[in-house]
Amino acid sequence: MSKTLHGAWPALITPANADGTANLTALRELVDYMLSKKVDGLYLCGGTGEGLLLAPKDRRDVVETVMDQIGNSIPVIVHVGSISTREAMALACHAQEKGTAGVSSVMPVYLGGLEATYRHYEAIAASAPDIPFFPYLFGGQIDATSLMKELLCRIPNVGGAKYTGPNMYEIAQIIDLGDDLPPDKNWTIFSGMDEQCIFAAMMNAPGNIGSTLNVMPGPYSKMRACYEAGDIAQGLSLQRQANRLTAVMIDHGVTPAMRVALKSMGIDCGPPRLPQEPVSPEKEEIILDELQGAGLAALVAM
Ligand code: MN9
Repeated sequence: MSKTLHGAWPALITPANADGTANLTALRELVDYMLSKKVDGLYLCGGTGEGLLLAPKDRRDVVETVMDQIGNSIPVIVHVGSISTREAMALACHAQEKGTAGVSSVMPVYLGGLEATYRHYEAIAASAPDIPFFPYLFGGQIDATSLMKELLCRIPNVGGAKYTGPNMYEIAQIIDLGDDLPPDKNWTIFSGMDEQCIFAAMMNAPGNIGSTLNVMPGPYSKMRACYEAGDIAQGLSLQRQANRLTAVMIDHGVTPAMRVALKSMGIDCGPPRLPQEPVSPEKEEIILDELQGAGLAALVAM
């Protein structure tokens, strides 16, 4: 099993202008922060990046701006999932053209069912045939292991998945599918539930992609290092420390709360996009206070 793609990956926020378009200047600042924290890769335009709330032009601008800003230093996976399969195909094609390391997509948003899911994923993966495709497995009543087995038969460039869920048995089964693949086939299962990062690492997940890494990537890189060094106790302690901050974010809405945290760190990502609720200045103060009480500064500094 190759470990080409691995480690701690923020699911990058897409900073917004007042009208919801992408603020590309703030995006560059955010990317610089991530590079300074030595993250292992970036996942663009996912749920956290509000990809489905962005116009296709903004999504392309985000990819081009990030690729320019990182200058080939770290890999990037682009979430191209859209209500329209054709739109997702066009975005996948664009992502490949721009030199990204992979594309990813949620399951069909509107017309579901297994066959529709296969058709959706086959079409998207075939639009970026030279780079790996990573289904974003989240929500829904799916048997994710069977789905991934089927995709391995149908999609030559399926390269793993982003699995966002608490089921460590299931994620391990999907990771273990990699054992039966030819040695030259890359297979990377990213865990997506930040609260469970260390447990997924213990189940052999080679990387994690998540929202809270926009603010505190450090603890997750450290958790992974602890696991690899066999220091599970320290890894668990870091997870619990990070989870205190994550809990505050979940309470207030993860994306709005992260915007408050980042603003306090000098990176203004603008308002959450509609239909999310805007955060009033009074509310911002309350949130910041709670974030600080949950150890924001120490976690950011790691
Ligand atoms: O996959 C994020 N999950 C969703 C990434 O957006 C559904 C996570 O990073 C969560 O925001 C995080 C907090 O619950 O684990």
